[in-house]
Amino acid sequence: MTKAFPPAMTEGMDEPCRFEGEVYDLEVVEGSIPSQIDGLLVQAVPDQVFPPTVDRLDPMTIAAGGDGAVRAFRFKDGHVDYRTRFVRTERFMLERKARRSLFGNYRNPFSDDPSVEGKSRTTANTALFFHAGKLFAGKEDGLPHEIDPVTLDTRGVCTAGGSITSRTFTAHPKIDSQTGELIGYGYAARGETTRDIAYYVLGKDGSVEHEAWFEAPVAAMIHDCAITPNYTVLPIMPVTSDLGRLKEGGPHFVYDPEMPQIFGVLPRRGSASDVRWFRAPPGFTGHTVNAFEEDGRIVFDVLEANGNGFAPVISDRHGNIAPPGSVGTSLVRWEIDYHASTEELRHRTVLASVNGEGPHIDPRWELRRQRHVFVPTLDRSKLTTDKNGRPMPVMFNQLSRFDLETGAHESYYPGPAATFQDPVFVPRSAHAVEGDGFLIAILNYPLERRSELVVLNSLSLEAGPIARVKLPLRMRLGIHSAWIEGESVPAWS
Ligand code: V55
Ligand code: FE
Repeated sequence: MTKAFPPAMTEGMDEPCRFEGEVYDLEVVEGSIPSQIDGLLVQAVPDQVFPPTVDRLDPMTIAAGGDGAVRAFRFKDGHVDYRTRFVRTERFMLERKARRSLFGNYRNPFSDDPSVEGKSRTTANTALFFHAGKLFAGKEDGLPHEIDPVTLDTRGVCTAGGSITSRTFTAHPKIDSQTGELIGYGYAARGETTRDIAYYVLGKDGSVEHEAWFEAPVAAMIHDCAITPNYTVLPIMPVTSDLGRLKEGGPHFVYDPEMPQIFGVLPRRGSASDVRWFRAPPGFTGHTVNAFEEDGRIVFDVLEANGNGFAPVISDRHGNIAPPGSVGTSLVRWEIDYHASTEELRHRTVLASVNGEGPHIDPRWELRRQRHVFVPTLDRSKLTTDKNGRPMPVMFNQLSRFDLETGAHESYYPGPAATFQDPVFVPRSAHAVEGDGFLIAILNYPLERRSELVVLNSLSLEAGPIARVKLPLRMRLGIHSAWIEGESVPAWS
């Protein structure tokens, strides 16, 4: 590599790691790991291998454009082993051969080196999911890649035997554990900024059993979705894309504060003519908490930001950039009657003030009314400055549990200079009550550029970790984590 990374990418904790390898048997420095924790914690990590060469660097290129690495921790018998490996996307292989970056800004093919025209731009850097016995790494601008759950080798691009013809597929498909079906979709399915949506239901064997193509009313991000036993909800975020802007070298997305909230709703195996677009006043839909049905109505629980949820890496359409940490979130409950005579949505209830993102519930309560919601949060009253007077570089200074039955919440706060990455929830046993288990998360100490793994009892977060595991490598900020039960994946040896 003959070019250095720009300073904007090397400051602090999140400098590219560019590392592949393993640490066998990590050091448990405090407490102990309960021996019944048996499974694989995986996290998708954007980690740019080569410095970008574009003239106008889109902040999203730094935050969300990096090459996808799979970070994995295998828990078994009170021990934990670590491995990390890049996804062998077409893009990764081309750049590796060239020993420089060939792909330009976040989701902007017009900013690429001409030699890679028409090649796949996806980085598989956003989330991992497990279906039909296989592990997949996804990003919403391309198709998922299958990953070996032991070696982390890339087995190839998932097209379900050629059946998935969409150019894109969400990183957040949903799985119905009752039927084994996977419900997924791609937006911009016929190319960047198109309004085409390709919708798929995969059977428990991984084959495509249902497909529908339809158009969204606007070209905008549909990052996450929700399913109930009978319906699918596709929330369109107020973050729009435009082909002309891409050609001019502008950012892929801008935030449109005036855009109404739009929710596409269709029966699970519905066709294009079954899709209804429900509308509500402007709002910024974030990640899905859960959805279920009650009295024939869809109940959709979701995090909602009270402004630009992508600040500061996406600006609004007037060019304004909200400062980091200035936008809060709430846990919002929508009630949607698919058969209603009007497409105007009125039933919105705020269940909790959250100020966090990346919600998790006990997976055994998916598709039915859940009580507990776990989220990394930011308590602004605890924000301090470092010894040079600069704001402490923390994103989520707590790990929190919201009890929707009592309205109570509790948090673990590890101190002023620590920030959480996306945790996983692990049920204590198959028969434990809802929410009883463990939260496992990477905890970063940005001033020391150091990371550890913490294990907490999920129903007593305030008590602090029951185990702390030293990580002898820096864990740059990853995106979503997922937990795969040990019965589904081989042990490591
Ligand atoms: C997100 C992350 C992405 C992306 C779009 O967290 C949205 C939201 C890591 O990439 O491409
Ligand atoms: Fe996400």
